[in-house]
Amino acid sequence: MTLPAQTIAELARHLDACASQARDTVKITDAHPEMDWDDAYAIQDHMRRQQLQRGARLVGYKAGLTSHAKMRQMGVETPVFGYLLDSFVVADGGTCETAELIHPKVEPEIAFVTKAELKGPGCHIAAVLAATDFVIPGIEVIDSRYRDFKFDLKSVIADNTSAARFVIGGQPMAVRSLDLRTVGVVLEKNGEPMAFGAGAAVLGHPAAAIAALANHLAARGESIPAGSLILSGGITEAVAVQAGDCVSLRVQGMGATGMRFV
Ligand code: 0L1
Ligand code: MG
Repeated sequence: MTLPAQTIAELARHLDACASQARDTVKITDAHPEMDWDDAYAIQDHMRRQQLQRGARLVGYKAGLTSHAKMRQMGVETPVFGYLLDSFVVADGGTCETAELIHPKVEPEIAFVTKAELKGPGCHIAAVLAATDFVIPGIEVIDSRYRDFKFDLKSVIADNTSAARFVIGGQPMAVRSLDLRTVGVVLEKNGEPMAFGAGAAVLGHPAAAIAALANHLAARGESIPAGSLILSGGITEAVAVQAGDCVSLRVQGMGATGMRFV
């Protein structure tokens, strides 16, 4: 760690305020170029503690930048991890308030719900599959607090990996009945297909993203509790949305979910 505790707290408050006021900012490494990976996750942790103290509930986690399409889109090479709060949830088929967001984009994902604790280090795909209660289609709404989505990896980690909203829905499926590598997805906006892909786009198998998350948390003395919901990462590049847009995600054999931006 390079940043003093007071700076970590100030940056967490700054990013938290930007998110709650739908206000953008320049990336925080501009003013703190010495910031390291531990600082970045410490800022994210501080922001999570602040939000939980205000009454939010932690519902799960997310992996981001897990597909080559996303890594190419953002010009990076490493996955990142964040958390999900109850306030991020949009009801299946429900509405998402665009005025509460800065410049939202949507990503098609496979969501995992766990039935047993997952603990690293050494967590692997088989352990994830054994601990998974079910998987279900999910659309993540990302909304970087950084102006024009211009950031580096450390800034985006501090900003809870652009997490903003998500919807899940369709058919919850047991993993044993699926090959998540070959499951196809179609993301539509206003009835037009916008992006297509298959589960293998996410680190070769979406469960690999969950294992990577468990191993990441283990290094920080944490685990994934039973009953967690985890977004395993965008299968395709993200698609920009605005008020008036309807988005839906169809996942082969798992039904569809969607939401409307108002
Ligand atoms: O969930 C994601 O893949 C987003 C990670 C953060 C980068 C971005 O805002 O696109
Ligand atoms: Mg995502």
